[in-house]
Amino acid sequence: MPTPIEFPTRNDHLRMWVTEMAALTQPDRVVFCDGSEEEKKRLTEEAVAQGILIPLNPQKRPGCYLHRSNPNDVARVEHLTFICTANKEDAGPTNNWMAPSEAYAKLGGLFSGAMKGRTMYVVPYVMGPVGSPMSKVGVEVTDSIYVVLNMRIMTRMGRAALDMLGDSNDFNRGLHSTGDLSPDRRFICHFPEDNTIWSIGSGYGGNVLLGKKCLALRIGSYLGKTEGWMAEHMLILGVESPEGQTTYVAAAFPSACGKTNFAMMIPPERFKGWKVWTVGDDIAWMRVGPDGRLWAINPENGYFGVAPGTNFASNPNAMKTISRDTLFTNVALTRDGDVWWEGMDGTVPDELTDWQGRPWKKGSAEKAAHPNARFTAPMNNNPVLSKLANDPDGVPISAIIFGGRRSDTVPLVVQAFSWSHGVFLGATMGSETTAAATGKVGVVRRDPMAMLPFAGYHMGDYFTHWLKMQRAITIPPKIFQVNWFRKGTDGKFLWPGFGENMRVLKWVIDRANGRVGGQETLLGWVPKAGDLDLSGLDIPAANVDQATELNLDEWKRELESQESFFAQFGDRLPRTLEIHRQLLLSRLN
Ligand code: GTP
Ligand code: SPV
Ligand code: MN
Repeated sequence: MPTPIEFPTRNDHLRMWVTEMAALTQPDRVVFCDGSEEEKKRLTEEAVAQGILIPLNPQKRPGCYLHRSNPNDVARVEHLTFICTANKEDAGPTNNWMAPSEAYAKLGGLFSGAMKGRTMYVVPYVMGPVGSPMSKVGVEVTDSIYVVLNMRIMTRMGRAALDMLGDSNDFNRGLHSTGDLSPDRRFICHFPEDNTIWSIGSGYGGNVLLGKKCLALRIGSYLGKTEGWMAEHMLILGVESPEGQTTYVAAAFPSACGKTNFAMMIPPERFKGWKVWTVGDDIAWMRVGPDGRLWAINPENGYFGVAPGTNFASNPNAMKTISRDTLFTNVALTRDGDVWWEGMDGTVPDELTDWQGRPWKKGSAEKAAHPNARFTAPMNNNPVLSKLANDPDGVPISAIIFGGRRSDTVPLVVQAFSWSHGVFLGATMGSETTAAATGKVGVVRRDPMAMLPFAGYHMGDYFTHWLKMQRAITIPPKIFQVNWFRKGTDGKFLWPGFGENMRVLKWVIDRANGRVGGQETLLGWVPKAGDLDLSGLDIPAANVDQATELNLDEWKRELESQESFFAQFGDRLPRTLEIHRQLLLSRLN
């Protein structure tokens, strides 16, 4: 007999739903999470006892643990992710669709009795600062302690969420079970019309931390369209000048294309007195303020960041952020109980335990850490956390940047001629695929606004929503496109990236603040000779020339690829975007 549920809330909507989910999944017991330190300690001990977490060396990584996920479950699974709207057309050609009745029946079968012998944790959480008019409450029920402990870092979790919810029925209902981890029985289903998410068969980040990609982006983008705001796959940062003026910028780069790094960047020597402050590293919720500007909050409370490539040269602030109270997933373990991954500082250790728990020796052909190994770290650990990161009003955005991972074609930086041209630049963004999702890596695909895997409705309607927002934003941010990843004939990156991206960011904010001119090209405005500050930059001038070059043949091919991408949207593609493509084509010819 399962023990009766003890409810720490009088909210009947919540009580009824939890009762229903427990009847479906039949856990032995139901535990409401309060978010307390005592609870964290208890769950951590339990996870260690069950082998879910491995304690790291407390001298080297205090409060840190390692988790190894099932080797078949290490990234988002876009082919198993569904948008379940009543009408198939509303999900659009870029999403997988399942009818809601079919999805509830199919997953209902898998969830039935799935928590037998297990504990169901009820995790109430807030996305966004507690009490902000922009914030949303979600409740995730899960049978995974790993999920609970990650949600505790990534969201404002526990009592505060129940208090914010009060008696309201307005909360996202998330149901998760790790199931049997078989990819054949793995589904991540979104029901935007019911504000509901059902996820089964995975224990990996974006598939199971339901507040993140599922609520904050897929359901969020749908709510944004309905309610007149925007949910975007964007970092948010503030750039402070030596005079103390801070300009806020939001930037959309696809998964594993540099958001966390850009958001925590340390400006190079040349930019003495300049500071970059992090508001968010992955997601922005933006609405128009009473002043007609676009205001953004970071709905998250922590960072679920890519570990490989992170080191004290590329991202010192991330290294400091993950020095304590961090959960590591699928990284390698050193002999003295610390973590390691490809691209970490110092010499490569002779011996490690790899991400699958197997012995690993230096020189091995296999990677010691999984390429999509991640850290989950509290935002408050970040030494450059913006003092407005918890502000319920958010920050006013002066510039929006779109950036993909392109070894050719796309130049270092371009400014859009107008808002609608900027929407065109975002909508036609392409990027090489990365290890953040299962599937082939390094293939260029169109990834509009870095939202291809995250728009919770028809992509054509999403473009329309972007264009419509212009009417409400009387002081619109300027829009830019960047590419840190262009390669030379030797296959090496032409641009040094990381902190040196400050040079591009400086031009962006100068343009946004109307402080510098630009040179018109067929793609948009680019820096005039001398306006991109390259002093003290230790790379050949030819590299910069190549990184900023506009190759007309490459652009002809690019436009053909854009045309076929646009074609799939039929009459749901806003005419404005096709006109921008035609204009570019005529400029090219
Ligand atoms: P998600 O968390 O998946 O959304 O990724 P993200 O966009 O936050 O990417 P992140 O900053 O974690 O960077 C991903 C990878 O890109 C890491 O391996 C970085 O080392 C690399 N990277 C980041 N910035 C740059 C850059 O400016 N130049 C180059 N060449 N690589 C970069
Ligand atoms: C991404 O893939 O864009 C991530 C990691 O930020 S995940 O949470 O898995 O989506
Ligand atoms: Mn992301």
